[in-house]
Amino acid sequence: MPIFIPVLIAGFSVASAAILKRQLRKPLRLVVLGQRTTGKSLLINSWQGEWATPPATNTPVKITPIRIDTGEKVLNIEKKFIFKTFHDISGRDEPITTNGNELDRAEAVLYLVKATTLFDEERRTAGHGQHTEWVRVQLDAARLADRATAARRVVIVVTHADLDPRSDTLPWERYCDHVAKQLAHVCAAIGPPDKTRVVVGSLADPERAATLTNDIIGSLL
Ligand SMILES: Nc1nc2c(ncn2[C@@H]2O[C@H](COP(=O)(O)OP(=O)(O)OP(=O)(O)O)[C@@H](O)[C@H]2O)c(=O)[nH]1
Ligand SMILES: [Mg+2]
Repeated sequence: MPIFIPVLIAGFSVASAAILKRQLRKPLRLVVLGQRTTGKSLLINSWQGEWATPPATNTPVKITPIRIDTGEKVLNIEKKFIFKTFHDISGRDEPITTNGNELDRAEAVLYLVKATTLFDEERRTAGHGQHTEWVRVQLDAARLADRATAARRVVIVVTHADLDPRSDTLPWERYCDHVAKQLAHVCAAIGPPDKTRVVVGSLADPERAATLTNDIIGSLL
């Protein structure tokens, strides 16, 4: 499941971003993780300008270098990501325990979680055990704490918000706060507050995928 993405970020346009510019000019080693069907392939394909329902990833898919222009929404920075060769790998396996030192060397990690997993957990009644997906999220948090020690940022990327009924009933910002609060102990298990971020969104269509990508980039700054 992990996707190893050395990222080169360039093209900043504001002086206030000078420090960030210096920090981010260097290629960034990024690993993307998440259970099956959390949206890893769809997200990565969208970065390549592709939009189609991806098949489940069984064997790792090698992605050739790609470049993304994501607009100027974050800090008025024009963001151009150059992704060098990396892999899109299945979420079926236990990625964190099986993938060599990629995670140990990662400078940033994206960990995808479905909003529906959080909804199911909230709805769970006393006496019922935690769902497998939610158990795995917490296990993975502990593994990230152990393994992603070089990462200066671990971003929990909540996908499938479009399928979470709470996103229909709460104003968007309150919904995002609510989801972030649900994940607070997961973040705390991963690392200190300056290391972890939560972004919430959807990959239901290219527009929402672009918005989520933009928020992801913002969370890496
Ligand atoms: N509605 C909705 N569908 C999504 C979203 N994200 C992903 N999907 C769908 O969920 C399915 C699984 O997405 P993938 O990108 O293949 O998931 P993956 O994490 O790569 O899964 P594996 O390769 O099995 O590890 C696809 O049908 C996607 O179109 C989302 O935010 N909203
Ligand atoms: Mg996949």
